[in-house]
Amino acid sequence: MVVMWDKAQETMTRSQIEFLQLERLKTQVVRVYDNVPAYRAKMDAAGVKPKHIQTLKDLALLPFTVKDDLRTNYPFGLFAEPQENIVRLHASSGTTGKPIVVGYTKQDLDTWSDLLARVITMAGVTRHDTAQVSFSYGLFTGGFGLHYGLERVGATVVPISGGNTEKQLMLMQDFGSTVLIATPSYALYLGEKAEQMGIDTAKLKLRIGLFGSEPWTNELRNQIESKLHILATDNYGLSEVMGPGVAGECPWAQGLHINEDHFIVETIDSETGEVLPPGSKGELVFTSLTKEAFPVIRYRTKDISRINQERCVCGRTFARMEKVTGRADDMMIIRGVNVFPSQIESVLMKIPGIGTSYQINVYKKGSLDDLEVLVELGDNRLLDRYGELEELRRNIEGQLFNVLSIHARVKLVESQSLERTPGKAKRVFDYRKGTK
Ligand code: DLL
Repeated sequence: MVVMWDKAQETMTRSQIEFLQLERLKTQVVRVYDNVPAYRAKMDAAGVKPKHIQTLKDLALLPFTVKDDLRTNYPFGLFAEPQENIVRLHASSGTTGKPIVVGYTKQDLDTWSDLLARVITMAGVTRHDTAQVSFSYGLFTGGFGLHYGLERVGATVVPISGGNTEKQLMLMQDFGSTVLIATPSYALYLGEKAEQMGIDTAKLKLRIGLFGSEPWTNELRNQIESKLHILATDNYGLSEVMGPGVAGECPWAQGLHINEDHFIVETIDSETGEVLPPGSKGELVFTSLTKEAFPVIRYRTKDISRINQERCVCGRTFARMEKVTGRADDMMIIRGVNVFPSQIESVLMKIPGIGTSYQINVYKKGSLDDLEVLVELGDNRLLDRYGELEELRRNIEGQLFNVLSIHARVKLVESQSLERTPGKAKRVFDYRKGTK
């Protein structure tokens, strides 16, 4: 039997979903027009008034919102509620300059917990579980977001936050944690560390992992599942739209269910901004329908995916998004060829005998681009066997060439020598235009 947190909402028909979306959209557009001068100015410039939104198709009349709009209005310029109604702030650290700041009213926090309770239940977690939250707690939305959702479900929450890996493993054993919440890269690190410490992960009570917050391939998922003996589900969200809880996976893992009663998703052509029909691959654009403090209208995520509106085997009817394996700005052009980091990860995760961490460096040598991939050894004893080492290196180069169609220099490095972080992994260093 499939357990749902909110069956009535999660199994609405398409026409019920669209009816609700349109009602909520109309209200939301009036709210931002009346309360947020920056939205009003953009709508006026585009010649659109709230009364022009009569069908869902009219959404396309509204201007996009981009990260720069958030920066320009830093910190609170896009808030639709006065300070006395804001009960929480979160922020996402940009690579440069000021962070993106988002706010929540009491009602927003309530909705957020409820939507997380949906995706947590969807993954198979119940009040009988003990969940270790290894996302960091702080301005990042991951820790607090999952924490409140788990409490709503009634699970026992262990708010350990990120880092202190040995203690994580100790508590996992002592408390009998059954659920792990982390970035996929940190989950993998926990698996590696357990091996090193001689912990038999098959004997742990851990059964489900809710992972997300960074791109990861299905090959990396397989590695986590076999190292930790769990079911690993993917969870998507972004601070600007709410944080985690925008979409999550059920055990069938056929795409992530988007909470469509609270968000409208569109896919657009990143170059032209044209709206694509459902099923086409493109950039995801979200409009929040119920957020009070920080509503967003047509927010361009730069995340690339595809939307499927068919009902899932689990019975849920909300549209599903394909796993995001990269962002529009992740693509590297190397010697004229488009290369996505996820292509490299997919190749590496299938090669036996190597470690689970890797790093991609891109340099300019004279006028030529130079792609270097640092790959960790699974076992340092190989360092003494030059012949085998060289064979492994050539094998990886060959497999990368088959997928990328360009040569990548592979450098084998000692096991565990690349940096691990408890948060989002940084694996690409493009030295041609400063680091990304
Ligand atoms: O990462 C929110 C979150 C926390 C999601 C915990 C899931 C779990 P930000 O820090 O604002 O918010 O980063 C958002 O991270 O635009 C994507 O590029 C990326 N991202 C998030 N989840 C996934 C995922 C949180 N499941 C940015 N797969 C987004 C791929 C993801 N990329």
